[in-house]
Amino acid sequence: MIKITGAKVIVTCPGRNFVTLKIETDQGVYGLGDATLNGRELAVASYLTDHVIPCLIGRDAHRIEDIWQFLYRGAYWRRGPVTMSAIAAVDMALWDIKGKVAGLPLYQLLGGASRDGVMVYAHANGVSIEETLERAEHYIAQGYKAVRLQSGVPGLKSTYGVSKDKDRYEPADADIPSENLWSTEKYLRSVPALFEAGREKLGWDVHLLHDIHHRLTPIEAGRLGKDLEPYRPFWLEDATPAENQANFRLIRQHTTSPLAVGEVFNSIWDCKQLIEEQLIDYIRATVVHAGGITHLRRIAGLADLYNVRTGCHGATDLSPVCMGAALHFDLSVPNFGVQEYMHHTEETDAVFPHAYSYADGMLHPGEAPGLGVDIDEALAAKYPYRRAYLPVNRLEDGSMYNW
Ligand code: EZ4
Ligand code: CO
Repeated sequence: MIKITGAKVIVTCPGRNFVTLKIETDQGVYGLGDATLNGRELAVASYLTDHVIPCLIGRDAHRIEDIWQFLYRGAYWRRGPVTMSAIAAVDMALWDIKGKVAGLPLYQLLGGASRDGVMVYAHANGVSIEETLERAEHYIAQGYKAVRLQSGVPGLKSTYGVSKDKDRYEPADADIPSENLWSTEKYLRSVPALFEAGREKLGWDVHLLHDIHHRLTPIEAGRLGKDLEPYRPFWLEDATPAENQANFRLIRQHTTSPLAVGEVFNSIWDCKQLIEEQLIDYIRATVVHAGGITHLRRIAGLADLYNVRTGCHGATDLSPVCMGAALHFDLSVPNFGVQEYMHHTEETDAVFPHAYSYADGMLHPGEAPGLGVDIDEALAAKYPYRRAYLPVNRLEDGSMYNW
């Protein structure tokens, strides 16, 4: 038995907000978990501080599954991003503790490495196609084997994934949500040209990805998938919102372009029909937003039965603690596909020293015991929380739309 003696939530903003749970034990070993929910950070912080931490004190930190079930079944109110991010933070911290006690990196406790490294994809963004492809070449020169292409849409002032800062894209940019404009017609005309130019300039030895960010109806997504087939995209991400999982049947009927979805999912129930009917090829659920290592392994197990591979979300709002956890998961799980990787700012890396490292298109979680990610609390305290929202979208006639 290793007794939980204390736990606290650390909120810090080294360039963007992060919520981190730290669990302490009677043996001096502590564990960390990411609890960041972009634009809704303090809701998870309160859920943990006011409702979860009081129930953790005195429990055996080794009983990861039992504590997971206690927080899920025992809450009566199940699922949802706030609840599942809070449970995820506890789960990550407990796996971190178990790894440290064992003296082993987490991936060893998950069955060991199934591969040498974790293939990651970078974001190439630009206002024009030329700019996007220049960024893609920059990443390919650094060894990246997979690149996501996003480009400005002619006639629209702003586009998802594209910013003025070529190196970074941080969508949670305002203390009251900014309003963007969207036109499906303009967008649908622009993407095939991007991919045609992409294959011409970048060749065929690199995986090319694209994020639709929930902007299309199923039949529109079917048409875009068909238009992109000649350029063999690695995947089309979040083609349509997935509250209605059956929507993906219609897309599937019309295209063989591989489909990825799930960065906003928080439980296996969000994926069940998509996976069982083989309506997708990659599941993007994450350690932080889908209930931790314990629950994400269950999702991956279900996915493996149906030839669905993992493709964890890895934007900058997933903290280095989550990235560490994701890499141990990715390295060990048999049906790994790809991992998204947007590098954090130097300030963020300094607050969260970590053992994971990049080489030749791959990340590796490193050999430090547990997650291999720490937090410098004194430094974290120098960056107080700043309210920051994701944008909202309107159509050109003023109607609210999906961002
Ligand atoms: O909009 O992480 O694939 N990446 C994405 C991200 C998400 C943000 C939301 O918190 O879609 O840019
Ligand atoms: Co996305």
